[in-house]
Formats: sequence, structure tokens, C-alpha cells
Amino acid sequence: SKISLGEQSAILRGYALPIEQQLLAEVTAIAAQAPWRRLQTPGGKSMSVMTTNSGEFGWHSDSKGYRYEATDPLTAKPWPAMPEVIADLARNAAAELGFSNFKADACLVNCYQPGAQMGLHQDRDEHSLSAPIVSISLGLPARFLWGGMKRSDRPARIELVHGDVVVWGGVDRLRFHGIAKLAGGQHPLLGAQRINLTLRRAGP
Ligand code: MD5
Ligand code: FE
Repeated sequence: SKISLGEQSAILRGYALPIEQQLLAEVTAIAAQAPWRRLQTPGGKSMSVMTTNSGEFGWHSDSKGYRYEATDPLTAKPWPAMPEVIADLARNAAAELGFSNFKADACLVNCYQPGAQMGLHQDRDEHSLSAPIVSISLGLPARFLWGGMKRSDRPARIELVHGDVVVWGGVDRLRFHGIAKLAGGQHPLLGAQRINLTLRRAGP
């Protein structure tokens, strides 16, 4: 089912369930080549999520700022290639919202363990803001914070569960958003964690 969030954003409930096992296998393969790490914010704090990437570009943060890198700074190798099954899912999900021919070149993979969170922010490190963003949730449920165009706009709280895919584009692309502190629990496939894949077009 498609649950509208805004003008150009919606949750596709359970959209990733038919390929959950393939997605988990791909995440394991990505992390074997580009290990999980906790990034430092430019302000010197360690993020509570663990991160890795696949695709032409990977999102990175350190004392020098937030940016996309074509090479993993941890291994000095290119990021693992974007798995076709992930690129296809993102392209099909984007098309459900009317964004045709979405070619993601960056797949950010975040792992949340109980207590991990992501504060309200905008995604604006991408070269072009005209492409949509697609996110895939796996594992433990999370409370997604869906804000407005100003940081001070009070966010709505929406539960995202295993298999949900969310698409944001157009006027909703620059909304402030975040993830509330993850509650404890056990997911039958993933145990005490939530994994989120965020597909973006980072380069030109
Ligand atoms: C997550 N990750 O669930 C989220 C999913 C991140 C991040 O926010 O930057 O790693 S992506 C949610 C998103 C992206 C772009 C726009 C909007 C939400 N939005 O307008 O709400 O780990
Ligand atoms: Fe974000």
C-alpha cells in the first residue's frame, strides 16, 4: 500500500519484502569490502549509527565536513559496486511516485543499534537536488521524524518497519527529517538492529 507523506513523498509499505533475503546478503557483502564505521561530525562528535556505502559515490563525514567520496577513506579502495537488485528496487519505487528513470549512484547504508538516532537534518550534499531519494528499512522498527522546511517546524512521527520503502522528491526533497532513538528489541532476521539503505543521485 502507498501511504502519502507529502505532495511528492510516500511510504510503500512492505515494498522490499519480496527481496529481503537478497538485500541482507548484499549488505553483508558490502560490509565485507567497506567495513562498518562510526563517522565523526565536522564538530568532532562520533555519530551513533554505523555506516558504509556502495556505488560510485559514498557519503563521508569528518573534521573537514560532509561530502561524497569516490574512494573509501578507510580502505583507500573504490566503494563496492551498487548491487543491481538494490538499484532496480530504487528505480521501481521512484517510478511509483512518478519519478521516471531514477539512476542512483550512491547507496548509503546505516546500521542503528538500540539507542542510536539521527538528529533532524536536510540532505543537501548532492550535486543536484532534482533527483528523488529512496530509503529502504530493514530490521527493527524506527520512529521517523518528518519535519518541515525549517528546523524549528515540529516533526510528525511515523513508524517505519522492516520492508518499508520511502520515496521523497520535488518539494519534499529538502524537508528536515531524522530518526528517534531506536528502542530495543529483536527482529527475526536482523536481531537487535535496524539497517537503512538510502539511494541517492550524488554526482552530476
Ligand atoms: C534513515 N537516513 O532512516 C534515514 C532515511 C540519512 C537519513 O536521513 O541522511 O542518512 S533517508 C530519509 C530522508 C531523505 C531525504 C529527505 C527526507 C528524508 N525527507 O524529506 O524527509 O536512516
Ligand atoms: Fe537524511
